[in-house]
Amino acid sequence: MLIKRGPEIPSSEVTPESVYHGRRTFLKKAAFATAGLATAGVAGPLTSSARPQNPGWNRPPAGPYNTDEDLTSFKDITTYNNFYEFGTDKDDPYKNAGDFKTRPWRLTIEGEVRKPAAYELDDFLKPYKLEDRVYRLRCVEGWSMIIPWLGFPIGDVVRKVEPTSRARYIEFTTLHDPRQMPGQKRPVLNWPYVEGLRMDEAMHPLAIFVVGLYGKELPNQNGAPFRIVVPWKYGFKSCKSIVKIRFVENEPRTTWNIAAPNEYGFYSNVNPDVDHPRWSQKFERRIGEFRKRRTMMFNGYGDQVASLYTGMDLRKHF
Ligand SMILES: Nc1nc2c(c(=O)[nH]1)N[C@H]1C(S)=C(S)[C@@H](COP(=O)(O)O)O[C@H]1N2
Ligand SMILES: [Mo]
Repeated sequence: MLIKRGPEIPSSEVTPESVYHGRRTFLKKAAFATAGLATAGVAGPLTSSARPQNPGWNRPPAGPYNTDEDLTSFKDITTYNNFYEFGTDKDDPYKNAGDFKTRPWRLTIEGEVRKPAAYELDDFLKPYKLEDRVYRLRCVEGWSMIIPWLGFPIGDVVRKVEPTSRARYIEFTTLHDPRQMPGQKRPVLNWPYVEGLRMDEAMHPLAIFVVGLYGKELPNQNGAPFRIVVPWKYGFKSCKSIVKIRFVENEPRTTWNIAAPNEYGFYSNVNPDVDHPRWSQKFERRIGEFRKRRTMMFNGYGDQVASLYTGMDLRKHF
């Protein structure tokens, strides 16, 4: 078993007054509560720039989802990114996303749901329990990281908004604001960035909404203020800086699939047996290591997710 799940925050810790007073208080409290750490000695301002000095993150709480592999450093996680809205080099998001405004942040939920709504993000987040989980983030380019995300299951939201019987997929859309996201001034991709999941994939407890990492609020370059992480799929499925969640009947057209349909399919499950047309997907480099590792089917989460694809030809549905 590769991954384990952290304990839930006791509801006594999640009082509206103390937790939702302000977003910094809110994230700090959630992070420390889920890490199971005494607040004394580790409390400090929750800023994206501060380097984590918290050894507790290397010892995630026991449970069925967390890996005990060494965490990738905060520095690597926040300076080696793909976020084309801020440039196509790996350090562009770190260099160019610093002034990105993540509040106020309007989030809409629409399409085939009984309870469509538009929210201010902080209001939207109030009812959801925050849990910290350690996931391996996979990227199609052949690197991997172990990142202690702070997030909660997409399914928690889906159940609340009550999809209709026609809802078979969920589409996630990134903010479109070329004044703030200089990469959107050029037709590098079909803006805004769109990704999608089949409903049962989205309902899997490993498919999460993320608001933080390493016990801090999400750095802009990692998709602040609100993104998804789908750890058994290649990195590009994990859409950043989401403003719209739309429930739809038909498989959504997704950004990388539009850009290069023969290279990037809708499913994009990590699969060492299916080469990308321009490179092998058999090996990966764990950031911080020199020797390559063998890539695992479903990024090592096969026990958890393989049953979602029973009977499907994963060479055809790549
Ligand atoms: N909006 C948006 N989301 C995005 C991307 C992007 O360019 N724009 N890049 C994707 C790719 S290719 C990867 S590998 C992951 C990287 O996430 P990370 O920088 O937090 O590691 O974000 C994904 N989500
Ligand atoms: Mo990626």
